[in-house]
Amino acid sequence: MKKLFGLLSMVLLITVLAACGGDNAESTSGDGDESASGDSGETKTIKAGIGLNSDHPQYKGLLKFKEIVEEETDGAIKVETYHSGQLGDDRTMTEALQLGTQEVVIPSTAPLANFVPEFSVFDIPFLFPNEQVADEVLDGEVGQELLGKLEEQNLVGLSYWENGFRDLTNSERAVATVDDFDGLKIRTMENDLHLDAFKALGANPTPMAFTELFTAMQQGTVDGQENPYATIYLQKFYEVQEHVSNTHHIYSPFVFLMSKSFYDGLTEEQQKIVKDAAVEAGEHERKLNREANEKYLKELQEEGMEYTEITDEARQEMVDAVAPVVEEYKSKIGEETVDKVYQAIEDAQK
Ligand code: TK8
Repeated sequence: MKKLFGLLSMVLLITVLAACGGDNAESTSGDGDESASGDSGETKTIKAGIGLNSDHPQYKGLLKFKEIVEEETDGAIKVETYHSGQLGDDRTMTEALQLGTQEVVIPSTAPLANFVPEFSVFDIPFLFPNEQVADEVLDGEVGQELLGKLEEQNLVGLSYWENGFRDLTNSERAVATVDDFDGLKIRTMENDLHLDAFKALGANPTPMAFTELFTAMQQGTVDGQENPYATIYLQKFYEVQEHVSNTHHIYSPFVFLMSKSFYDGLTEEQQKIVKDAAVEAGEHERKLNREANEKYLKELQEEGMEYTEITDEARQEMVDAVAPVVEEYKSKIGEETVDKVYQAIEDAQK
């Protein structure tokens, strides 16, 4: 026993000495360091996860965020990046942020509506006429107000990125009109408004996490799905899907989310750095994504997909078919939010 005590105190002594030595070493080399690393000098690590793969602009944007943050904090904040749902799907990663076991995720707004119902306003089909209007609304007052609502959920919304306008693919038939949706087994995001909108179009929708989608299409559990061209192409959905139509039924934003407990633990200067980086990297991501969405419809056809164009009349029929669902959801989303967003869209087009 005595021996053991001796050993223990020895270990203790060594540890204390080592710690002191370490401190000294740090204070000499880190002296006068007024940078964003904060006074403690400890390195903080951001584990950042996304659902899309490393070819997607979403990942390129995340790498940009990493580059800016690591540079501007002189390495005091490190960013580890994970793509392809390696850390989970949008919902489970968002929950990990709430628990404080993950620091960043960039989910679609649709699953986020399960945390803050007002986000479902962006799930109203045919809401935004184009990306420029979407930018103005999201980066404007009402968009920022919505980000603020995330705080009650222990989340901090730093900026909007984008997936873009969603288009339908399936392995059954060319879809040109509402009638063509009849009975199609469509995977939707985990969002009630999406589910009900696709039911109203006559489809047979199933909500599912993005991480399970490819296999579900491959095995025929679902006939189709909807995502922007860049996502369809870069995730290689053309390998398991035959038809694509430019339904453009929803504009899908992403939200750059940070865990609130992590954000609160940053110095004010670091908070500003991560916020600005999320905005700047988001601008980069939107630009790359728009280029990608323009370019990949052609490539999808080259990969053998059959493209069907939706006429204006056919699209209007779709708008009419989902109108009752939109009416029903206004109160669930919150009338005030819906009105503000409609108003902001109008203002952006003046
Ligand atoms: C990726 C998702 C995806 C979304 C979906 O995590 O689930 O279909 O479009 O991009 O956010």
